[in-house]
This record gives sequence, structure tokens and C-alpha cells, in this order.
Amino acid sequence: MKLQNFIGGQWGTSEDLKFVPVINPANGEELAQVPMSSTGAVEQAVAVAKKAQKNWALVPAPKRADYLYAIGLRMKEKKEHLAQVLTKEMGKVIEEGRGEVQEGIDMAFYMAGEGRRLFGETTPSELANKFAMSVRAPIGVVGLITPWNFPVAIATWKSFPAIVAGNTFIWKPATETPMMAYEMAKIFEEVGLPDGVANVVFGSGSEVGTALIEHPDVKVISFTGSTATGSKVAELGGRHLKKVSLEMGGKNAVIVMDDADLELAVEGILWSAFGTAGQRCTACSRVIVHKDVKAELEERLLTAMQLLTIGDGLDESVKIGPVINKTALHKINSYVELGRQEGAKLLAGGNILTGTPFDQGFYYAPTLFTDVKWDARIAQEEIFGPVVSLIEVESLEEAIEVNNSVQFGLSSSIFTQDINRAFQAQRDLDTGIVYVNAGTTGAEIHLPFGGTKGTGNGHRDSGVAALDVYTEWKSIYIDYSGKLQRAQIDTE
Ligand code: UN1
Repeated sequence: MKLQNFIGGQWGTSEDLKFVPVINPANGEELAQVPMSSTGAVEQAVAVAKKAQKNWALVPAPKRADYLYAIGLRMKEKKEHLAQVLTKEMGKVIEEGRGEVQEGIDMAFYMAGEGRRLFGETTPSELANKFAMSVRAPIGVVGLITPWNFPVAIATWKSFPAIVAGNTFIWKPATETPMMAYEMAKIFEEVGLPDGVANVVFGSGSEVGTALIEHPDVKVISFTGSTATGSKVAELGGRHLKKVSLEMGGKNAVIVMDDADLELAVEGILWSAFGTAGQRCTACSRVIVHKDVKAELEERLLTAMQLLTIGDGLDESVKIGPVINKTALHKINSYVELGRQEGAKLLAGGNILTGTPFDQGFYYAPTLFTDVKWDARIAQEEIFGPVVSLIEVESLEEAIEVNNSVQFGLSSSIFTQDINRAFQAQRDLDTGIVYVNAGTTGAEIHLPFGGTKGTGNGHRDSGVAALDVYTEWKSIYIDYSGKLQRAQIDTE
């Protein structure tokens, strides 16, 4: 199947384009072909999105929200189908595929509710017979650039707030996972979303992404991906005075204190480190453990890791699927090599899996290093695979310091039974998301998602906070005194 762009409610792609295969990472099978669109498609999409936005902004927000309710319902009806497609193109196990689709459904209903809120403020004026209020105004056409690790959820975090607020969008999904974008475009069409409100253009970051960022009629860019690419997006966006929302890397840690429930900590670590084969921005890739429980934690982790089943995520009994592609496989492996060279002790894994059925796909053994120095490269850089490093500490203060030593600040977690330690940690951990007695993954859609330092640039996805990305504040003063009243002057 050759995928087609969805622009202004029409499916189409010029035939002379290059198409590249979409590969199932579990078995190397070709699932579809995705077009590498040219800047012409972006031009066309921006033109229709701009035209559509004028009318869309005038549709009452609760009516715009009705489309989101319809989209959520349709996603619910198609949940199993969507989850299967997602698992095939991305590789995450089917249970997680269903969870990700659910995240999108939740986002649809949640943002639909915003159609009847989109709260601004009313506030007294300092002058008599004058009224003051602020409202959220739509911005215009927004460009969404999304990653392959959450092909649908992250797109819903961005696109649903954008459209409920009265914007139109052009979505460039990752080339590795275009099928979810295709499925979502079909849903937009099925629910009768007005033409041009939602547009999907497939293609490369360098061509389509750049064209979106540089286009004068695209006012906002929301990007999730690597820190290296994100900083280029910011640079280029900055040059064009764009509002740029970035969600980038993480180097998330679970802290295990000497009073922790170790059984629970092990479950939390395994789920956050090896779920999605470690390919979450929120994945746990460091365990910062108190010296008194280090040996026991290592032993428990090793025992539990033996039970992890690896294979094609469509098999319900499998716990860990493949990584996205060969490049990822080799990148992960080179970090493991680096860990060895840096003197870390390899306790488990550390290799590309071979033999049947692994040879057909891209599988990496869940890997555990210990005695890792806090400043080793494997403890500082994002690996984006099933590799976790244990770092020993002697106190809560040291644990927090080690947690905060990385350039990223997405998610962190602490296992402790001590309420005082838990509160100190939630205050001092310098990350956008903090968990107490849970792993580093599992963000819910009605809270802001994002991170500090190198993870972001101050914006948030999901939650009401996402509306700040897709709206401008407009402050409105209505003077009904019938005379000129000067603020700050005629206030005596
Ligand atoms: C990501 O890792 O890129 O919190 C998104 C979680 C999911 C979303 C993760 N709800 O793990």
C-alpha cells in the first residue's frame, strides 16, 4: 500500500515522488510505502490550512469540541485495529499499543471538554465603568512534528488542543511510523472534520519539517524528538520568530532508598526501563540506589529480568518487543560497548539478540550495568533502548544530586516509605515529572507533560498547559464611562 498525503480533505501524492518502505521492526516485513513529499506539498497544505483556519476560528469552541468527541468515539470503536497497526509499525507490545491508543482517546475527550472551558479571566479595572478580561485567541496554522516512539499519543497531545482552540494544523509524522497518521487522517475524514483543519504531509524532517518551520504562514511549531534535532528546530524557528514548543530527551532515574519496598521498586524499574524496549522519553535508564540495599536490589532485578519474554509484540505473552530499526540497534550496542570501556560491570544482557526469530527483526537483550559512575557517558547520555545503569549513593541528598547531574530533566522517581524523604525529593528533583513509589513512566494526559533543562524550552504538551502553546492571550478593556480614562493617571 502506498500512503497518500491528506491535504484539504483530499488524498493525494504526486506520482514522481520517492517512496520508502515502512518496516515492521518485529520481523522486517514491509507494511506500506510512505512518500517523501517535497516542499510543494507543504506549500499546498499551508495554503488550505490558512484558508480553513479563518472559518474554523469562527466556529464556536463547543462545536469544534463536538468533532473531538466524535474523533474520540471513533478511536474507541477502532481501538483494537489501531493498536494492531501501532504494534506492527512501531514494535511496542500490543498491551502498550492499546494503552497508547487509549491515551489518544483520553486526550480527545479531555480536550473536547475544553471546548466549554478555554477559560480566560475577568478582573476589575482600576478605572470606574471599565471592564477588563483576557481570552485565549487562536494563533493560526500550526506545524506538528512527531516522533516514532509514540506515533499517535504524542500527536493527540498536540493536535487536539490546537484544533479545539481554533487553529488548523499540518502534521508531519515520523517516517518510521506513518501508518498511525494515515489511520488518524481517515478518522478525521470519517467524522467530517471540515476540510483543511487537519492535514497530514509525509516526508523527511530536512525537507518537510524545514519547510514547515520556514513557512511564514505557520505560526507555531510543536516538536517532539531528539535534543540535537530540537535545537536545530529552535534555531531555525527563532530566526523566523516562530513560537516553538520542544519536547526532547531524557535520562530519567529511579531512586531506591534503603527503606524502599524493594519488590515494588523492582516492578517499577522493570516496567519503566524495559517497557517499550526502553524507547520512551520517560524511560528509566539510571537506578540510583542506596548502598545498603544495592546488593539485594541487583539480585532481585536479575531474577526478575529472567522472566522477561522478548519477541513480536503482537504475541500477547511477550513483554518486550523490538527496537525501531537497525540504526537504533547499533546505537544501543555502541553505548553498551562504551559502558564496558568505561569500567561499568555488566550484570545482564549487553548484546543484539540473534537466531530465530530475532534475526528477522531488531532485538536487543535487556541490559543491566552496575557500579556505574554518575558521570560516565552511559549515565549521562540518552541511549533510548533497554539499558539501565545502577549508580550507588550514600544518602538522599547525594541521590538527588546525581539525579540532577544530567543535562535533561524529564522524569524522576523515588521509592521510599518515608514521607519526609518523599516530600523533600519531589521538591528537589529537577524534572518536569516526579513519581513517588512508581517508575518514571505513565504520565496521564490531564497533567502537563514536559521537562526542565535540555528536555524542553519551557512549554508543555497535554494538560491545560498545552493550550498555552496554541493560543495567544488577548487582554480586552471595555470602557463604558463615555470619557477618556487614562490608566495609571486618572486613578486618584
Ligand atoms: C514518551 O516517552 O515519549 O508517560 C511519551 C509515559 C507515556 C508517554 C510517554 N504516557 O510513559
